[in-house]
Amino acid sequence: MQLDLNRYHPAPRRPGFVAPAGAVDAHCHVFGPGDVFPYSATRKYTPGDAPKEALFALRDHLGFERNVIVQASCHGTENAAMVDALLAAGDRARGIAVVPAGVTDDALAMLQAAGVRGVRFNFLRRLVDATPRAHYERILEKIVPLGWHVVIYFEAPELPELAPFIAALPTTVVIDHMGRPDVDLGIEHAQWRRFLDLMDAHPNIWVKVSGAERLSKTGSPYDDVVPFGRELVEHYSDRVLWGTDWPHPNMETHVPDDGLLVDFIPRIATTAALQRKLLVDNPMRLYWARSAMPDSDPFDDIPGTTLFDAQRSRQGYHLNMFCMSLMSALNRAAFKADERAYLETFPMTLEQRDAVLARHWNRMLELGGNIYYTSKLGATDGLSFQHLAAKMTGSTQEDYARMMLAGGRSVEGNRSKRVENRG
Ligand code: 0GY
Repeated sequence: MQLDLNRYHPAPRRPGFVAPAGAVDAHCHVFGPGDVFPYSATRKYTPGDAPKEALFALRDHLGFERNVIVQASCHGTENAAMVDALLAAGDRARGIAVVPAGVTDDALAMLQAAGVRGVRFNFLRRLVDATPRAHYERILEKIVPLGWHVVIYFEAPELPELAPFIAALPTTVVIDHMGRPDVDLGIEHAQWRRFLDLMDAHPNIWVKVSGAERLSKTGSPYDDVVPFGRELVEHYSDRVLWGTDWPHPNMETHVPDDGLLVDFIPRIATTAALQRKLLVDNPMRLYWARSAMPDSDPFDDIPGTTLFDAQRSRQGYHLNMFCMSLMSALNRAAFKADERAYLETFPMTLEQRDAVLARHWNRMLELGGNIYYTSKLGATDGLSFQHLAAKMTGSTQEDYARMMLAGGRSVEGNRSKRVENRG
């Protein structure tokens, strides 16, 4: 039977590999349907419709529990089809959006509420036009405070040029389809080693071991991709994700059978422990973590502990950026010359400004400040980290140093009441 390359496989086989309970397909898309969710006017391809109902049926057929739905280029920055699928899936799906540089806080809040946890930057010229770096910087300013991450799609030959940009990203980064190596070159080739070097140097970079059907030159069952996937799963077992890439847009050679793709998993994740990390633990940590939810502060009753979670990071963004600005001598001089005037240049709340002016260190943390940033203000005042911690705990620098040298703060009387009550 000749299958239509522009449509997903009409009857994928049931995989032989049984995914662990709670498995996540962390890379898939929904397309349209075009009469409800029109494709972008600037799209580079027009896919066959691949609606949410078909995605959910595939999820169940493959024995998976959850999806991460990635906004595809054919829908541009109009995320409506993806959001509609997220809302229909309830807690069983999360999303990755593509947003314009001018995206508003309200639009981001709506995406967050629907289940979006990151944005995608696509560098494939056949999918999107070249985009100035300033565009990405503007988006980063808005999404990093939300605790969102960045998904990046590029092909291996572009890595040397992109690496400094990727290395500087101030959040978790997820690279699509193993960084799209040329598998004919093999895993000893400089192209692949360069990618691994990037992974080694930056523990915040994750990778999807997906896309075997795109990378393979030999075709199903994708033997030539196995060494690449296996190396990633074995070396970076805590930061790998897997996805079907359904409905497989722009395939030129064949229409992938998603059942066969699931059967590829145990060839690259060869033990039950690795499979569990790849399919359950890692995606759950990244996409379903409690800290990504508003109003979570499970440790709020530990004396002297202020949890720095996604919500506080958002609240304290400008306060922390003010602190970081003090890394420059010129800025320190400007601040010292007129503290109030300097603080006016950051859109902080009045409470945050007052806390800075009063050097109310604990209050700064309650208002979203983070000690790693506020310590820059301390250093500007000539205070070491130890002096600062002493002030924050109501002791002297000498007593604080003694306490730390004696093993640190005792846990007695300092446990969470909820944990204590559990016995
Ligand atoms: C993928 C891969 C492709 C397409 C897109 O955004 C997209 O249109 O991601 C591709 O053509 O390689 O991840 O689906």
